[in-house]
Amino acid sequence: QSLIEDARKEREAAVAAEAAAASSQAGDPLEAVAFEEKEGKAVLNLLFSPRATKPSALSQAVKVFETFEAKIHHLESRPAQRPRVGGPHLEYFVRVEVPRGDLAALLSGVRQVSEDVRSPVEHKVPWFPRKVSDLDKCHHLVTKFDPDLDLDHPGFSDQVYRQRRKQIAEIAFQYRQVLAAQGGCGPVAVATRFPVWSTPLKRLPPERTGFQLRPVAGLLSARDFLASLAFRVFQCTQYIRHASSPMHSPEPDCCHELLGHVPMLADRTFAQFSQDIGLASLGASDEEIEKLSTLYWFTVEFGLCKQNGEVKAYGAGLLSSYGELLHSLSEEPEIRAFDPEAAAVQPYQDQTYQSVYFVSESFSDAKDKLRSYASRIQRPFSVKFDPYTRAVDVLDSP
Ligand code: HBI
Ligand code: NLE
Ligand code: FE
Repeated sequence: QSLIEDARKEREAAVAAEAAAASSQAGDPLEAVAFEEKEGKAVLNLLFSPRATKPSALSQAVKVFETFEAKIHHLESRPAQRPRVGGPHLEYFVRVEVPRGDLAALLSGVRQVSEDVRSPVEHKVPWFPRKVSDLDKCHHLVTKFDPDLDLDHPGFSDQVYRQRRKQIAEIAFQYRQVLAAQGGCGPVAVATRFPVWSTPLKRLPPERTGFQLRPVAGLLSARDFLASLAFRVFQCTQYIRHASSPMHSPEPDCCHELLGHVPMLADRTFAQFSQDIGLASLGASDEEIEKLSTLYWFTVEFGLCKQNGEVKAYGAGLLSSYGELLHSLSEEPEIRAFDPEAAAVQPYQDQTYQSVYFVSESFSDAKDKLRSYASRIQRPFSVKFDPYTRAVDVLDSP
């Protein structure tokens, strides 16, 4: 609960900071600039272009800083980001410290000799894992289907079930990537005490693709779940659905993982495709994550595709739910041709059977379309996976 709370606070702070940075240039001299304040001093980063193009233009601006006895921590010239025809080709970046009381006057002074005075926009990129051991921090659970918290959960009134779920969850919480690296399964071996999953973890990952399974306590945030795929790690639940509802479970369980996901991850092109989706998600905005996970939902989880002229189910959520499998291939739901742009924003519900499914021309058509959608996601950097170190190299885009 507190992890989810922390993640939410972190994201809210990032959004607030971005809004402050983006506020307009007009009126109040302080409005367009962000600054840190401590012990009566203001410290700020500024970008400005001297109004005159002659070489003395910079010294005019520097004089303004001198007048206010501002301490210049750093000053550098850069190619202007918004060059004006006939205007200066360079702009200046300065980090400066000034008494808080003088800040407004200093900014007015700089504006008199310069144009386009602003705070550099910092690209707020959400934190993302850089190496496989960082996945130990990708543990933000969504508690909506927790048997302890959700009154509608089929196991809600079964104390024995809830107790067992707690023990299994504890094993997942204690799991660390380094234990997997040592080759021993550490806490995972403890899981074999339960009648759930008696094969040691390291034997289960598809040997054909190097995809690794890692135990997880329940439904993860879409961001953490997708990020793991970038490292060819599939976060895999270990508990089994409640016996009172074998045909459908709203949350993933080991039947869903083993019948639905694991066989697909043994396919080389599907494994590559899953990793590509994961890489596209790293550092993406909340909006992009939402779209990407909706697409994931309508393909990897609930996708239909044609094969030899017949409509077949390939989505893991269909393969693991006999009830929904029959429903999806019946006359009841609406079936639409798969289009990633449309599927990415299609509302869905995760309590019961879907009312809409997308059918692609073939399994590989779905993969190609989804991959091409993911490659169009814009970020101020690009990522490359290094399979030797199992780390991502992050390259700044110019
Ligand atoms: N968490 N543990 C787990 N297993 C999943 O299959 C899963 C998840 N979180 C989100 C999710 N799947 C998808 O529905 C997409 O939102 C990515
Ligand atoms: N509804 C699926 C099942 O019963 O197996 C699980 C879906 C998990 C997203
Ligand atoms: Fe799933």
